[in-house]
Amino acid sequence: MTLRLIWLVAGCFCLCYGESKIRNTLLLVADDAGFEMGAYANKYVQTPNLDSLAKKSLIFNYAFTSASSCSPSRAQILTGLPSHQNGMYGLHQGVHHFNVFDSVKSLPNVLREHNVFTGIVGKKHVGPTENFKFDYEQTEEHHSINQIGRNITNMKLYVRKFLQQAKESNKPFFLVVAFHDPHRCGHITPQFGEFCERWGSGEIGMGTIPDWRPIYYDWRNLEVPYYLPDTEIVKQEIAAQYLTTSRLDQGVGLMLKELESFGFDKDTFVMYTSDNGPPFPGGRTNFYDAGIKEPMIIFSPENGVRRNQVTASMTSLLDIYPTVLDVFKITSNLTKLTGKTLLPLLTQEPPTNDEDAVFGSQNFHEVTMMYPMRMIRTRRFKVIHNLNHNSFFPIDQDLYTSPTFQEILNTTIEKKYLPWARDLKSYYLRDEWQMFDTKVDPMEKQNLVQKPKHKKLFETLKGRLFDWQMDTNDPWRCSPHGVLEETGIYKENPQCLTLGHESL
Ligand SMILES: *[C@@H]1O[C@H](CO)[C@@H](O)[C@H](O)[C@H]1NC(C)=O
Ligand SMILES: *[C@@H]1O[C@H](CO)[C@@H](O)[C@H](O)[C@H]1NC(C)=O
Ligand SMILES: CC(=O)N[C@H]1CO[C@H](CO)[C@@H](O)[C@@H]1O
Repeated sequence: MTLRLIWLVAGCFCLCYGESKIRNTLLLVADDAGFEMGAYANKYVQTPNLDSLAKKSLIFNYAFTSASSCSPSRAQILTGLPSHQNGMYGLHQGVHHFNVFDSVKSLPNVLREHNVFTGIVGKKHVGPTENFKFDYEQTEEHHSINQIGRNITNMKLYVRKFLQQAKESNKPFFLVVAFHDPHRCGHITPQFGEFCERWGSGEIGMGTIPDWRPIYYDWRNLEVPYYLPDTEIVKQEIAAQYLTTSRLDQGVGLMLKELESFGFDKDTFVMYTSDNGPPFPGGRTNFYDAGIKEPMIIFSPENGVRRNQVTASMTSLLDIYPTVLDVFKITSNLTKLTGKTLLPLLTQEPPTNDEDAVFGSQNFHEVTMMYPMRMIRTRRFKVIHNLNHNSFFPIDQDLYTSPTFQEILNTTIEKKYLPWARDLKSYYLRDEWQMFDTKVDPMEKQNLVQKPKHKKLFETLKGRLFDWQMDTNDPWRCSPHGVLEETGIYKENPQCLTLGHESL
C-alpha cells in the first residue's frame, strides 16, 4: 500500500513538472494492410501481437492516408507533405523513377540534425537517397525485398543491431520498421502464392523463417469484406492474405520484444499503421474508403495516457510528421504543414466536430496510371474530384493478375452473374465529381452531387478542397477545365484561366 502510494506520487511529480518519459520513436508500417486485425473487430483473422499492442494504446477509427499508393504514401509520412507538394507523384522504383523534389526535407534528415539516431529496416521505396538519409539502413537497396521485408527473423536481427548501436550512441532514436507483408507477389513470384504466403512457411521447397509460425485458415469459414465479390475465389484470396498477416503480426511482436530486451519499451513511443488499403478493386489506388482508411495504433510510455481506448478524431497520415517532431520537441519552420500533432489526443478526446476533415491527393501509381484525384472527407461525407474522369480508372499490374480481378474480368466478358455490389463499368467510369454519405452508403455508390438536398454541403466541401489545394500549392488546382498561370504578369496574382469548356 505504502509502496503504491509512493509510486503514484512519483508519477504525479513527473506529470506535474512536464517531464516526458518519451525518448525514442518506433514507427511500424505495414504494406497494403487494412483492418485485418482482431483489435479492429475482424472476427476471423488471428493477430494476438497487434491486439495486445492495441490494448495498451490509443486506437484510431478515422485515420486516412492522403495518397493511396505506396511511395506517395511513404513520402507523405516522412515529409508531412501531400504527393503534389513533395513531388513523389507515383512509385519510386527503377522504371517509374518518381522522387521527391530536391528541396524537400524528410524526418530522418531533420532528426539527424537534432542529434537523433535514425534507422530504417525493411521497405523504403522513397528517394532520392540524399533526401531520405537514415544513419542505419537495411532495405531493399541492400537485400532482396522478401529477405528484408518478409523474413521477420532477418528483420529482428537487424533491428537488434540498430538498437545496440542506438544504445551505444546514447542518443534518442527514430526507427522505421517497414514490413512488406501483406503485399501481393503473385505477378512476380506466383510459386510463393498470391501474397507470398507460402514463402518461408516450411512447406517443401519454400524454406523456413525460424520466428514465423504460420496460421492457416479454411477459406470456407471466412467472410469477404463488404466491397468485394462474395465468391470462392475471393475467399481463397482472403485466406492467403490472412496467412501472410500472421507473419506481419508475429513480426510486430518480435520487434516489440527487441525493444523490451533493451529496456526501450519504457521510453519509446510506438506507432503502427499501413501505407494504403488492401490490393483489391476499391482498395489500393482508390479514394473509396477501402483504399484510404488505415489502421492506426499509438502507444505512449507516459503515465496517465489513454489506453485501450478509441478515438474518433479525423486523422491523416500527414499528421505523423508533426507528431514525431513534437515527440522530439522540434519546432517545424520550413514549410507550412497541413497536418497536426496527435500527442494531445493521447490525454484527451476533443469534442467531435462534424466539420473536421482530411484531404487526399493522388496523381499516379505506376507511371502509366495517370488518374489524378483530389478528395476531402469529413467524418460522414466525402467529395472526390476525378480530374481525368473521361478516361477509364487504371488497373495496376499486380491487381490485374490477381484471381479476384481476373474473376471480375472473366464474368464481365462472359456476361455471367457476379455477387458484387459494383460492376466493372461503373468501376472504370467515374463522374468528375463524386459525393458520398459514408454513413448510409458505405459502398460509395450513390453519387449525391446532383441531389438538391446536398447542394449546399457539396459547394462548401468543394470550396474547402480548393482552399487546401491553394494552401499546398497544388499544380493541378485548375484542372481539368482551366490553365494555371502563375508567372509573368500573373506572378503576384496566379489565376485559373478557362479553356472554354462551357461554350463547347
Ligand atoms: C530467413 O532468415 C533466416 C536468418 O537469416 C534464414 O536462416 C532463413 O533461411 C531465411 N528464410 C528464407 C525463407 O529465406
Ligand atoms: C479467367 O479466364 C482465363 C482465360 O479464359 C482463365 O485462364 C482463368 O483461369 C480465368 N480466371 C478466373 C479467376 O476465372
Ligand atoms: C523541422 C525543421 O526543419 N526544423 C528546422 C528549423 O530551423 C532550424 C534552424 O535553421 C533547423 O536547424 C531545423 O532543422
